Amino acid sequence: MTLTVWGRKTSSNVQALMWCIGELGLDCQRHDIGHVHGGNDTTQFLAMNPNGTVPVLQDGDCEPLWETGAILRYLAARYGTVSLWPADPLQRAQIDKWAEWAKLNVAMNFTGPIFWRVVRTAPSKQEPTVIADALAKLVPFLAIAETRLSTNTHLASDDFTLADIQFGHVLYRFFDIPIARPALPHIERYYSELTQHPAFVEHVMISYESLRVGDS
Ligand SMILES: N[C@@H](CCC(=O)N[C@@H](CS)C(=O)NCC(=O)O)C(=O)O
Repeated sequence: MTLTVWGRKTSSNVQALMWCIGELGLDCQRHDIGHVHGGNDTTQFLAMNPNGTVPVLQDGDCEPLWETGAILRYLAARYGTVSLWPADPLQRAQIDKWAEWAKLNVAMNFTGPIFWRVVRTAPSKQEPTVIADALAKLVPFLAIAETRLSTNTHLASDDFTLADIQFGHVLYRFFDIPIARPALPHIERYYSELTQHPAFVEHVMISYESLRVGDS
């Protein structure tokens, strides 16, 4: 088995994938593709992923996979433990419910509308009210996670599951950038525990300075 990943390490989706690969203890070869590295508009890359986005994963010589959620599910089903991704369809769906929820509501409402505005937009063009509005949209979803984590150690259950990768991979940036965060003590406890995972530290808690846009 040879896993190959195409995608720059500063991509949040690549970070989720690499964190999962690290949790599973799998070897992989990663190629820096996208953003300043380019390479995602070549004929060769578009033949693997017509969207021109990262990450792309190939396991051996299989047809390349794209869409991070699909890739994570594949890896968890093929190489994961029962607690990460149970075989029972209903147990699995209970975890998938939270994984989908986290991707659609937390990651999508954070990465583009907030992280990009704060880091990937020149300060003079940031429009603080737009950031405040985006945060106001995100907070009700975080409140759902906050309530959930007041009774569960992890998002979907008391075990670490795939849902934690889909939710947790945005938390480093969420807690690191200068925004008016509300108090979220249960998410903070949970985040602090994620920082004890070596694969989280290696693949998620990394500098995003190469993405920063300044005023020229
Ligand atoms: N729905 C896709 C979205 C992929 C996506 O938008 N990836 C971003 C990075 S997070 C990308 O490729 N951006 C272009 C680039 O890096 O050049 C997924 O979940 O994999």
